Amino acid sequence: MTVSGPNARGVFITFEGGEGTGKSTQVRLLVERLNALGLQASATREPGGSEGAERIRGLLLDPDHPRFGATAEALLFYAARADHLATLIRPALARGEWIVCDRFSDSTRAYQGALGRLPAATVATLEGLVVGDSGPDLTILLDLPAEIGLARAAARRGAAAGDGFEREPSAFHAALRKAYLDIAAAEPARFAVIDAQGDVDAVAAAVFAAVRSRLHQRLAVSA
Ligand code: T5A
Repeated sequence: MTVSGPNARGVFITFEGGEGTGKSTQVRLLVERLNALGLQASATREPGGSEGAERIRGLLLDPDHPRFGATAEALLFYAARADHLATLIRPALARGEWIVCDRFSDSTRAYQGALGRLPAATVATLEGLVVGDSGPDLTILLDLPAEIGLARAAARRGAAAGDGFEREPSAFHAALRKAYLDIAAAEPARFAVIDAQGDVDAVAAAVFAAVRSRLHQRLAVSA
């Protein structure tokens, strides 16, 4: 079911966190749960999610290419995000649907901003230009010690090469965790920080509890 009437904008939920924190797994489980409630919900991801943005993803995550610098990365991630918003996210929200996205603008704040040392004002300018008032209603931060997330990502990857982000040293990933916690602390009304160390079902239960507590009015209106 979708929402109708003058306040028909759908609901936009994003998942954030370091490598291997379980974002893709939890995005899928949340969408399944929302669909089971009769809601029109779908999963998407960044970088990517639309045809043009998936092409840019190929450039950014090419394991045979070293990382671009923070400025070039921010521009590429934002070019991908502009296409994703224009062709998938905004139209779905305008239809009153729920969109659950694996990474979004907080990834640029954390990776290219805090870790890449791109000035916060520059990142904010790009965000204002591209995202505007289409930002998430709720952001779930899956928080996990970096070494656990990296071990999970490596186990899943097997013999395949990691991308340039996964090959960053462990100090990078530890700093990334702190950067995300700082970003979340600055916007407590939008963020729910979830301990991602439990098993998949325990984390999924915590995620749904956060969705219910933060978005209960939208769940009630839509269902
Ligand atoms: N990036 C992205 C930027 O720098 N700036 C930006 O603006 C954006 C949008 C994207 C890279 O791009 C960077 C960040 C990233 O480095 P990606 O390939 O999309 O790269 O990688 P990630 O988003 O990091 O996603 P991963 O696939 O590495 O990890 P997930 O999605 O967090 O984890 P998931 O669900 O795939 O799980 C990993 C493994 O752990 C298991 C799963 O089964 C899987 O095998 N698992 C668990 N195991 C035990 N307990 C649990 N609770 C588990 N949950 C999942």
